[in-house]
Amino acid sequence: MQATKKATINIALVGNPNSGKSSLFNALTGLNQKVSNFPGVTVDKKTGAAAISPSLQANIIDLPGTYSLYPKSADEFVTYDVLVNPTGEDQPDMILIIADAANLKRNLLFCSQIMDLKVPVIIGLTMMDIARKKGVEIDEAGLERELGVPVVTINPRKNKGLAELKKMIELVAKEKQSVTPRDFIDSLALAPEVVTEIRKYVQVKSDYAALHVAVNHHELQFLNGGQKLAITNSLQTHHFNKTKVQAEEIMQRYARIKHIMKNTVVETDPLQKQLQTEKLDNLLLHRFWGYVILLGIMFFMFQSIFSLASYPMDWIEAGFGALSGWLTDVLPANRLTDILVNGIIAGLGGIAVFIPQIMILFAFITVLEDTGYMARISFLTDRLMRQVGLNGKSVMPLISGVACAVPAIMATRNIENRKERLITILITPLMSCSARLPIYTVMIALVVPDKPILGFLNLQGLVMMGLYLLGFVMALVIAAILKLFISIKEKSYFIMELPVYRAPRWANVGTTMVQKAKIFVTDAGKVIMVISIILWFLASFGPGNKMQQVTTHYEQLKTAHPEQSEKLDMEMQSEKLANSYAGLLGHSIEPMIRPLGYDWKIGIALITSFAAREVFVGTMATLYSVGESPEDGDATLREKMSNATWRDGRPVYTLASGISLMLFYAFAMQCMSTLAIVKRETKSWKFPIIQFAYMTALAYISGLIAFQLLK
Ligand SMILES: Nc1nc2c(ncn2[C@@H]2O[C@H](COP(=O)(O)OP(=O)(O)OP(=O)(O)O)[C@@H](O)[C@H]2O)c(=O)[nH]1
Ligand SMILES: [Mg+2]
Repeated sequence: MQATKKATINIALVGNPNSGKSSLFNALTGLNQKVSNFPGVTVDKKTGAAAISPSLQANIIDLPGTYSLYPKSADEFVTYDVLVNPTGEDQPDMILIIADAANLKRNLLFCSQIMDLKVPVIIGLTMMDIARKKGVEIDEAGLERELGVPVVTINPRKNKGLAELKKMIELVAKEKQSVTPRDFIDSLALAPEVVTEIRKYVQVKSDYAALHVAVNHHELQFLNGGQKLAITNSLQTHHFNKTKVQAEEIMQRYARIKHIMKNTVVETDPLQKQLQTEKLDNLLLHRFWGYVILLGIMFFMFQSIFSLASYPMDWIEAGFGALSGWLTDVLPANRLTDILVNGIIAGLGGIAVFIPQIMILFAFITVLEDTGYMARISFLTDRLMRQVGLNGKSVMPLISGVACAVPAIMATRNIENRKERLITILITPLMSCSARLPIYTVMIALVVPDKPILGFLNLQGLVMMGLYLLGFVMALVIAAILKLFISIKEKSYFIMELPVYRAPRWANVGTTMVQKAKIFVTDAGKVIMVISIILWFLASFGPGNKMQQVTTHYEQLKTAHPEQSEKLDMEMQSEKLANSYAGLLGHSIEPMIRPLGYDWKIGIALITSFAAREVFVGTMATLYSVGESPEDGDATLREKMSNATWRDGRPVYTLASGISLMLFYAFAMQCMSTLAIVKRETKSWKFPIIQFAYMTALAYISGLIAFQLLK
C-alpha cells in the first residue's frame, strides 16, 4: 500500500539542561535516548521521526541543554550550530523550547533569546508538578499573551499533554504565525550601525541574529572570508564592545522577564514551602555527614557488586561447565566437537559469567543519576577536584568511567574549561571499567582468600574496592601531574544546578541493565568468539612436524609404561600446547613479562586482549581448555588456573603474580574504542598517543614493582 505523502518538517528541541527534552523526544519518537536526572546528559544531537498528525510528519532533533545562546562548552556549541547555521542540514523549521517551570526566570532568558531569532517557536512548559510543590502557580494563558508565542504545559515523564502539543505543532506548521511581530528586546538599539551593516552582508532572519553574528563571527563556519573581513571592519569602525553589548542585552531581557513574572506567576505560599529536596540536602550535602554518606554509598556499591553477584555467577559457571561436559559426552570425539567445546563454548562461558556484575554496576550508576545524587557527588567533590586541576564536573565522567570509558569521555563535553576537560579525558580510562571486572574477579578468586573481616566484611570484596580506589587515586595523581604540563589558560568555574531528588524510574533502571548486558555480550561476545576460534587453531597446530614428534614420542613412552598413561597424556597435551603457534608466540614475549611474574600463557592473553581487555578471560578459558584431559572437562576456569604450574612445579598464580597482573590491567590502556573516542573528542592523534604511552608505562612499572616486592 502506498502511503499518502506527508509533509515533513524539522523540529529542534532546545532548552536548559535537565528540563526534559530527551524525555519528550522519547515520548514523541518512541526511541530510547538517554534520560537522566542530571544536567548535561545529552551531549550530541540525535534525530528521530514522529507522526504529528495524519498529514504531518516531523524530524525531531534532540539537542544538548544550553543555558543561554552564548555557548561556553562543547555540548552547547552543538546546539548553537543547529540554531544559527543557515546552511546546516538540521536547519529547524520550528523550535520547541522546553522550559522548566520550577526555574522559570532563568528558563525564560533562553526562551526570549530564541524568540528573537524569528523562527516559529512553541514553548513546552515542563515540571509544573514540581513548581506546584514549591508553591508556585503559573498562569499559562497569561504567559502566552505576554510572550506572544504558544505555551503548552506538558509532562514528558508521565506522557501528559502530548496530544495538545501535537495539535499546536500542526497549527503552527500550517500558519507559520508564531513568530512574534515585536522583538523581546530592541536588538537594533544595542548596536545600530553594526546590526544594519551585518544584515547587508549576511542573510539572517532578525536583528538579534545579526548581533550574534557580530559576537561570534570567528566561530561561525558558514561565513566566508569576505564576510568575516567585512564584519571585522564594521566592528572596528563602530567600536563594537562585545562584552558590554552582551551584558546590556541580558540586563534588558531580565528587566522584561521580571515584569512578565510579576503578571503571570503567583507564589501561593509566600514563605515558600521547604521542598523535600532541600531537607534532604541539609543532610546529604552536610560538611561532615555528607562525605560519610558518600563513602558509605560507594562502599555499599562495591560490596554488592562482589557479593550479590556471586550467586548468579556460580550458576552460570556451573551451567557452562555442565554444558561442555554434556557436549563432550554426546558428540563424537572429533575436531569439530573440540573447536565447539574448547574454543567457542569455553570463550563464551568465560565472559557470560560476568553479566550479573555488569548489570548490578549499571543498576547502581543509573539509580545514582536518576535520583539526582550524582549531581551532589559533583558538588561534594569539587574542592578535591580543583586541587588536582579538575572540576566538580569531572566527577560524573570519572564515575561513569567505572562502567565504560567511551561514554564517559563523551560526557566531558559539558566541562567548559578546555584544560580541565582535556585532563579529564586523559585520566578517565584509569578508572576501572567494567571490562576489567572479569579480570579482577578471576584473579581475586585465585589469589585472595575468601575470609570474613570484622564479621561482616569480606576480604575479597575489600581487595576489589581497593582496586577501584587505586584507579581513582592514580587518576587524581596523574591529573595533578598533567596540570603542570598543559598550558591552556582559561577561567574556570563550577556552576552546576542541583536537580530535585526524584524517585528512580525502575523501568529505566531495568532497561539499562538489560541493554548494557546485551551490548556487553554481543560486542565482547563477537570479538571473543572470533578470537577463541583463532586461538583454538593457533593452540592446536604448530610449525613443522614438531607436534607430530611430540605425539610419537609420548606414544612410545606410553607403550613402554602403560601404567602411567594418564599422567603421560597430560604431559603430552601441555607439551603440544607449548609447541603450538600460540605457545611459540607466548614464549617469544616471555622474557619481557617474566620479571612481572607472568608465564607464556598469560603472555598470549596479553597479546589477544591488546585491543580489548575483556578478551583476557575468554583467552584464558580457551587456553586452559585446549588439550585438557576429558576428566576435567567440567572443572571451572578458576580451578584449572589454580592448578597451573611453572616447569619446576611452582604455581603460576601466586599472590605476587596475581597482584602484579591486576595492577597491570588496572593501568594498561588496552582498549581501541577508548583511543578512538579520545582522538575524536580532542581532534588529534597526539592525546591518544600520550595516553597510550603513559598508561602502558605505568602498567608495566607497577606490575614489575609489585611482583618483585611480593615474590
Ligand atoms: N517531575 C517531573 N519530572 C520530569 C518532567 N519532565 C522530565 N522530568 C524528569 O527530568 C529529568 C531530566 O529529563 P531529561 O529528559 O533527561 O532532560 P534533558 O532536558 O534531556 O537534559 P539534558 O540532556 O541534560 O540537557 C528526568 O529525571 C525526567 O524523568 C516533568 O514534567 N515533571
Ligand atoms: Mg537530554
